[in-house]
Amino acid sequence: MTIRIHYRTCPLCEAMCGLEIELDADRIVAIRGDAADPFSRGHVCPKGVALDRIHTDPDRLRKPLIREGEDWREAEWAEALDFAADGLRRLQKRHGHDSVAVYLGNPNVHNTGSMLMMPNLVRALQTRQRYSATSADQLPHMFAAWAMFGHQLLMPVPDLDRTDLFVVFGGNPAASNGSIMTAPDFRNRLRALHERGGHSIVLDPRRTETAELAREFHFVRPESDVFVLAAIVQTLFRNGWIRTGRLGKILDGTMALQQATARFSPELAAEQSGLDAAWIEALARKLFETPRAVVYGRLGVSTQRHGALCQWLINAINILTGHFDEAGGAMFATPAIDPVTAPGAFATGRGSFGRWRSRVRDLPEVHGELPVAALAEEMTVPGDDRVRGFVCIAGNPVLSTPGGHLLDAALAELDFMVSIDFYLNETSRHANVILPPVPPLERSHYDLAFHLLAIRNTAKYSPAAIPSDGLSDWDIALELIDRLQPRRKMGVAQKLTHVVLRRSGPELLLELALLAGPYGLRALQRGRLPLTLKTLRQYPHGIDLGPLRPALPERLQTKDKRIELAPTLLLEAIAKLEPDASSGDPDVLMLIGRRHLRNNNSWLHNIGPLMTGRRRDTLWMHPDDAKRRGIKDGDTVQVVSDAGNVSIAVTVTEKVMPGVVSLPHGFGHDRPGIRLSTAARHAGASINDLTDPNRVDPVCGNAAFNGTPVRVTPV
Ligand SMILES: Nc1nc2c(c(=O)[nH]1)N[C@H]1C(S)=C(S)[C@@H](COP(=O)(O)OP(=O)(O)OC[C@H]3O[C@@H](n4cnc5c(=O)[nH]c(N)nc54)[C@H](O)[C@@H]3O)O[C@H]1N2
Ligand SMILES: Nc1nc2c(c(=O)[nH]1)N[C@H]1C(S)=C(S)[C@@H](COP(=O)(O)OP(=O)(O)OC[C@H]3O[C@@H](n4cnc5c(=O)[nH]c(N)nc54)[C@H](O)[C@@H]3O)O[C@H]1N2
Ligand code: SF4
Ligand SMILES: [Mo]
Repeated sequence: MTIRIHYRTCPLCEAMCGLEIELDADRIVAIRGDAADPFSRGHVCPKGVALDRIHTDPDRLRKPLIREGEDWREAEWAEALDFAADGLRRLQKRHGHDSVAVYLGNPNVHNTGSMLMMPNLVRALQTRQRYSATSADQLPHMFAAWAMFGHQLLMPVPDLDRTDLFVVFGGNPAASNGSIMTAPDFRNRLRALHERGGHSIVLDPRRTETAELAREFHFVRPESDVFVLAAIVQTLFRNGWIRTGRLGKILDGTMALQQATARFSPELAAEQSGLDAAWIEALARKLFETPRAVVYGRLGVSTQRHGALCQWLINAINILTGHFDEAGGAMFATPAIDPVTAPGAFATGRGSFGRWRSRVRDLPEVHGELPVAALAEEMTVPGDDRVRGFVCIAGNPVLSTPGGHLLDAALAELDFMVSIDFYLNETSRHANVILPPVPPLERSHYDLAFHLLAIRNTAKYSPAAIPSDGLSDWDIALELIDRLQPRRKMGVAQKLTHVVLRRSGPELLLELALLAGPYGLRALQRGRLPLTLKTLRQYPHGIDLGPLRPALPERLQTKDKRIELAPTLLLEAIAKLEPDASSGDPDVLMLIGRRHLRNNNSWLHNIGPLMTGRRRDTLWMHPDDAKRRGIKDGDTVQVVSDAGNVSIAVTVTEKVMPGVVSLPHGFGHDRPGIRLSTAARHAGASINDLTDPNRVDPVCGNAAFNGTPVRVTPV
């Protein structure tokens, strides 16, 4: 037996935990947390430990599949790639480029080669029908970043390790391991905060795992946060609790912000949210008086109708109270490869708004994409210019987007569909051809996304753990681009990426990007050696580059290097904001989601060891609401919304607030034709058969999952 140890970054969630993998030849013997990783310090969760099970899962596709009627046939790569490209080209020739839509799912951002190459594949398709999981997730954060700081990726993160007051609106890092806050080992970091005398507050419609750890917890009605946040801003102005410090000189729009929030009193916020007015005022004061404090808001205040307003106001509160770009407040990371400032393939555009609009609902493009809530109707509503073909890359929108059942039906009617995915699941079952990339352990990894959102600057590269003769996502993208787009039609940067990647894989590109980055050739000016890929290879546990550093105004990407506190689109939206009158009807409940440590969106339910233990796909309901309807714990109920209905078992629990019910997303594996034997035994119901594609954030079009009105009856 020749045991070797391999170190790598776990690519499953945003925490970037270091893994220590024990291999016997190419067989995985054990996976543990890497105690020598300077960032994650040995932390690991059950998903990371089960990473080998993706590798060994007999249901995982190893070869391309081509549909033949109701059946599938395994095909060689050359045939499958030709078939995919021919099908797309034929459709686009006949009906125009916009007849093909493309969707990028969440795992793309956890995949180095996909980050580099999928934008080029999207470009090669030349379609304006571009969608991604972004508009079912963090688009409001990106919108606020673009509007205030001049770049969609300038999303501030809470400096968790140095703050003394951590206020969380709608995030559950104890289960999700953090989001737009890469903070591996969140629990111990929160414990350390408490041990240094700090305080933590969670506001959520559910008493979450994070709420249990926090010093203080308050129920808040879904979609009411905007009133609370606006009341905090109003209170700060009213009392003169403003401390903008050195940023004062670069702030625009302070007066406009003050005027826009003037009508949002703590009393109104209390009535809307269920919080106490005096408590809201006291929170504003505490934020002003605590030297190191930060407000952090995540999915709960993003995937709702007021997502963009919430993210804007959260940034504004941190700025007004002197907790922005300062230790212990909201800060910007300085990653070794920086997509905000990097050249070529690594660069992400600043962002854009309204350059084109969706065909049916006239929703504006944001940052080059249309809202995924509009995808199904773009396919089904008749018209010469409707979408007839689809490319789905590492996504499962049938389970993950609002009104997923409507998209399910729409996909069944398409002329042609390509999936790049290693599972035959609820979405890829509609494809004409499935192109399966290698699984995570067979590819190299440098995290291009989450170093940017991390609470500490670190860098780490991992080679592939297991050699592979399969195709990576970037190989597949290259092959399709070669078949779809003549080289002469590529831009310079695109052509360069293409040629370099084909010759030498992502590594040479990573090397160039590191040299161009803040720790690269610029280090020479400080008398230091540049950080190169060679250095990273010498430090397989990763390199610590220190705590977050103040970065303003230099890092701002606004033209005048100033912060816009009152962007026009957000001022217009807050002027239209009206109190929610629907709160009275006791028959209507507000639906929210729920994440569990052992789930990862829709796609790890086929991994046996993650599916043991108590059922976790039930509808949680408060005892008062259950009693009123004659529902007992374990009963099966019918849940009906404006968009659809499901039946599911109930868990009666005081952990959700009265008037609210909670169902996790990512279930609904009872659809015919999938090849997920374990997941099918834990089918559950899909929350997105209830969520309504017509409910979107009117500012940026993000899906508004939270607070979907539903009625629940026993069956
Ligand atoms: N109601 C409700 N809906 C939600 C949410 C919610 O909280 N509530 N959360 C939303 C959020 S935050 C997100 S990010 C989205 C996620 O939405 P999606 O990204 O659409 O869904 P996933 O379940 O992540 O599906 C990932 C797919 O990629 C495949 N895959 C995994 N790794 C790779 C890889 O390396 N390469 C390729 N090619 N394929 C791969 C998997 O097999 C799976 O099919 O869901 C959103 N939907
Ligand atoms: N184990 C696990 N980890 C994951 C994932 C997973 O599926 N499983 N998914 C990953 C992905 S893609 C993402 S984007 C992140 C998400 O990371 P988080 O944002 O931390 O995830 P959630 O658990 O969805 O937290 C959202 C919280 O908002 C609450 N909420 C709902 N509506 C409202 C509201 O109107 N107001 C307020 N204040 N709160 C509300 C919910 O009850 C929930 O507790 O997690 C990532 N990590
Ligand atoms: S917390 Fe996230 S990154 Fe860490 S082991 Fe679990 S899935 Fe992987
Ligand atoms: Mo997400």
